[in-house]
Amino acid sequence: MTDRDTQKRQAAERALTYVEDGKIVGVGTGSTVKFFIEGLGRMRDRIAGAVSSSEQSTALLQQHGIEVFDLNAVGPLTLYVDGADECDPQRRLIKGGGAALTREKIIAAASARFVCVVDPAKCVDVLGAFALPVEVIPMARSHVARALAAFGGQPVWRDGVVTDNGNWILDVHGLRITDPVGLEREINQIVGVVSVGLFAARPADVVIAGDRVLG
Ligand code: ABF
Repeated sequence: MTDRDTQKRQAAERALTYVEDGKIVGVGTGSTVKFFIEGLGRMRDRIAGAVSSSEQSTALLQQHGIEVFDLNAVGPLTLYVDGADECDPQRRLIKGGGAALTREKIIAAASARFVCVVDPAKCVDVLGAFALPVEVIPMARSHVARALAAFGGQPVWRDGVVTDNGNWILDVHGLRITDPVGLEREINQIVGVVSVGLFAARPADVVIAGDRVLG
């Protein structure tokens, strides 16, 4: 196992301590969350089940014998655990490298506490070195790309990727995001945008970076 994998596993194992008996847990997507799901599997008799942010995580949860529920049937939730691609000192995130950003953002919004698990390499002073994912309605791809370019970024279509919601992804390169809340709000206003991978208006409540807990 690489050092980064060890750090991801450490963060995921620490996140298990936030899981309350008898509850339904909101579960994100990605390789760090994969370690969290393995841990949930070891304690599956103590939880009531999960709400999943992607088909990928749903399959993993079911492999580990954990019942997966529709958010509409069980929300709001007490806890959501998910990874991120970048995290700044105010616990604001770039997410969406795994193309699951929209469902991740929905579950985060419906959860009282959002615990983000990352390896320390994800922690940055200013967001933007990781290209910002934006989920778009397919017919609006070019329209949204033109609008995003006006922010000074270089939008690139993630060709060949269709989200679980049947949409496309634009990844915006070259941004230095000094006002994540403002940029999230502005990108959300572009007609054709489904969601943007900035979790800033609603940042993580806790960030676990390897063996360190922030916030
Ligand atoms: C997911 O976690 C995505 O939003 C993000 O891309 C990913 C990070 O993946 P990993 O844990 O594999 O680095 O929620």
